[in-house]
Amino acid sequence: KPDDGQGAVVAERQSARVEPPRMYQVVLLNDDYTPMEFVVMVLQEFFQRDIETATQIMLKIHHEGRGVCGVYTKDVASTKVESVLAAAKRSGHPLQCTMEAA
Ligand code: NFA
Repeated sequence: KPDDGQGAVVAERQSARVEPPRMYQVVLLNDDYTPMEFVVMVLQEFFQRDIETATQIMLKIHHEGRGVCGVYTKDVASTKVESVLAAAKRSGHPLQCTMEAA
């Protein structure tokens, strides 16, 4: 059977589709005022961390100035940053949260 000339196009589309998405780290920054318990709650609530892991991440941020909470696709990371900032603002805490390409 003669080649219909579409095979290469299909293969190209398939290889593009399985390209992994760029990933983004969601980072929490230390400050002098946000209670440790609030940071642990944020890590449990928004990043699905158990209490032991949440406490370890919080202490790392407290001692080193910053820490990675999780790594996500762009849309998910962006939503988590906005959710954390909204929760902090609502509670009157200055907690800062950003995302950066992993
Ligand atoms: N440094 C804050 C305190 O001593 C705790 C904290 C940890 C804040 C991690 C922000 C991030 N209360």
